[in-house]
Amino acid sequence: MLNLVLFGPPGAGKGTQANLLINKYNLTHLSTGDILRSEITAGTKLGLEAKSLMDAGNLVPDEVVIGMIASKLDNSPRSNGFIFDGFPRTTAQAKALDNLLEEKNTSINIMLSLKVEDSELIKRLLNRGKDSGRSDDQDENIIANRINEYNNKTAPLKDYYSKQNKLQEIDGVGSIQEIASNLNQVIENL
Ligand code: B4P
Repeated sequence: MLNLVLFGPPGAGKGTQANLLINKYNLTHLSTGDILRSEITAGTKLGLEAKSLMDAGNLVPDEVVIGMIASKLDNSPRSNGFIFDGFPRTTAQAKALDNLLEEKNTSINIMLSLKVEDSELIKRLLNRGKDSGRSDDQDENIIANRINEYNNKTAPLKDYYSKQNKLQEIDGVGSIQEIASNLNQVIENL
């Protein structure tokens, strides 16, 4: 099994690159952002709770996203492996993921961490906001809060995976194809 964590600040290109990797390696894509947005669209209780947090650029509580990932893993028993996109975002989520995978006799192979400076992130997200309709992409203050949440709660996970010798940093600036080919090279060398 090949299990990848695609990591980086909001707008780093996680979702963009995940869509290329799932096809190349025939993996199951688990994006907590996408799952939460589909809960919002479906108007579920979970979606209603998550919406106000996401609209403000805050993280959704750990127990909510961990529960979502646990049930998705249970629903894909015959997968070749998973791309975790936007998950884990806190140390509690990373520990829970390690435990969930251990129960299935597998583990994370590598964390691919995309590096992009803040000014480029803000530009990309405001640009996506013009046609995505995503309320968290429309306002520079909300984007700044998302970057802040990332720096405070999520970036420390680089240490968590580095201690397991699983951190690989990749330049997230350049053409989408260029970045994809750098990611492929790391995966081929595993
Ligand atoms: P996500 O859906 O994960 O949103 P994101 O980080 O903003 O998106 P992503 O990083 O995938 O976008 P991409 O760079 O591909 O999370 C949204 C919210 O959900 C969070 O703020 C939080 O509230 C909640 N949430 C999700 N997971 C959670 C968790 N585990 N715990 C708690 N809360 C959670 O794309 C950005 C733009 O850049 C696109 O327009 C793309 O076209 C462009 N782009 C990509 N690559 C490019 C390149 N190389 N050059 C130029 N532009 C590029």
